[in-house]
Amino acid sequence: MSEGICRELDGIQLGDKRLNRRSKLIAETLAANPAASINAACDGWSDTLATYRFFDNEAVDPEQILLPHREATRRRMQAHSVVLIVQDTTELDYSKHPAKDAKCLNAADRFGLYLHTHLAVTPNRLCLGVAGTDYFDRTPESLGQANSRVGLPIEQKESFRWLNGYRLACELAAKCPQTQIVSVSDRESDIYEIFAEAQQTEGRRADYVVRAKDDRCTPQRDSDGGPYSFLKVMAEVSRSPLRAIQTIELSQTPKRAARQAVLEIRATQVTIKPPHGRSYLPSVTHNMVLLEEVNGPGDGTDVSWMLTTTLPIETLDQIQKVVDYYVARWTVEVYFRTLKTGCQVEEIQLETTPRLKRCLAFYQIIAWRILYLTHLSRNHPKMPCTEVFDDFEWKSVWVMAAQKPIPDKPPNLAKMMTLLAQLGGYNNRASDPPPGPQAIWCGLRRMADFAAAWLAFGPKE
Ligand SMILES: [Mn+2]
Repeated sequence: MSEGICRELDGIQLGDKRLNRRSKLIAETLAANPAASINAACDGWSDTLATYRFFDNEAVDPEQILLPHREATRRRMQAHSVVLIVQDTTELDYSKHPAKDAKCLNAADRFGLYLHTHLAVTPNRLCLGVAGTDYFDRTPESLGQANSRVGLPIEQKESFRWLNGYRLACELAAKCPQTQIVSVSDRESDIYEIFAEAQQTEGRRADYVVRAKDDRCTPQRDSDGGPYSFLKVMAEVSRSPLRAIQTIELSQTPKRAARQAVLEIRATQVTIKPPHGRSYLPSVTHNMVLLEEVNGPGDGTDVSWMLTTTLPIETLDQIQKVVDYYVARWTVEVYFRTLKTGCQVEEIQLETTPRLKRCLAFYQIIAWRILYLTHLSRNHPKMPCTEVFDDFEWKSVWVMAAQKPIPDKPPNLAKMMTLLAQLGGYNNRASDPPPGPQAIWCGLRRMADFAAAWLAFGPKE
């Protein structure tokens, strides 16, 4: 584990050898104990001081800390034929102990910043790493204006981050010529500029799957309406022939009970015209996939997804892919939960925002690694656990969780992760689903203590 996390910082260039070395020590320390405060995670006072001095060092650019991980992520991407670049925003709330220079979230008394993450994920949801990060925040004066900047060029709007994310996906497409790159995002990113850029022929373009927010106009006039009335996309897709009926399992959320939903699936190509005020952009032709629940509960939780995509939709398999890729977007929600609930990054207390960003750079890599281990153990259960854990780590976990003599051969990854998750509160009954990231981060945290005890008091080999 400790060795693994440092590999993500290989080749780091902070302009000073001691800083490079320190960055690896910090990653190792925080990774071993992701949810602890910096003080508790650091070994002793001198370590703590050095860590704070590192976060304090203005010469250290938080982007530089993430750069080797981004490179490693790109290398992992090249081994896959399709990679989704999933982008999404989460708020990091520091109202309880704001930094001196903290700006606000959606209210003047809520301090913190928004984290916008670009996650590289395979279609079967293996998270390959953080491909990029943007931050933004608001000033009390700018509140309320966020949504009323209709006339501004997109570069000056908060929504610019989504277009930027699509551009990052295109850059990665150019760098990974053997891999199909698909940019995936939710309704907030339903932005015409993305669709217009995707049509450009210069350079390699990423595909996209974006959930539609607003209905849009086609260039065809509506003969029933007035002279400026155009046919709507939604009506056109709803009218298109039914392609499939599918039953899916919906899991429980705060708003809805778990249920089986029967979905009608339609898919068709549409042409849309640029929105009002952006008529300088060309019209766009792309595909739409509509999923609508039949006989839903009608309590506002009925499934109605309109997906916009450049991917083909001729066959049912192709339509299914569009849906699967969108559903894989959920990985970024799990990643944010790991970062906030698992690593408790909102509890970090640092005096300035640049310091906070340096610290967050490490936690972004750590949260990714927790997801990666979780997925790896589910999909490569037979891999020897020593590929990702040190001897003293798996042995101490074995003694504490299995309560049997240590075997000669190390357990496989699935067995090790189950033991680890059991330390984190996972019950391991036959009917339980495999352990999730929550139990695994709890287990990792306890493992750090047992492993330290093992090194101090365990058998000397
Ligand atoms: Mn979102």
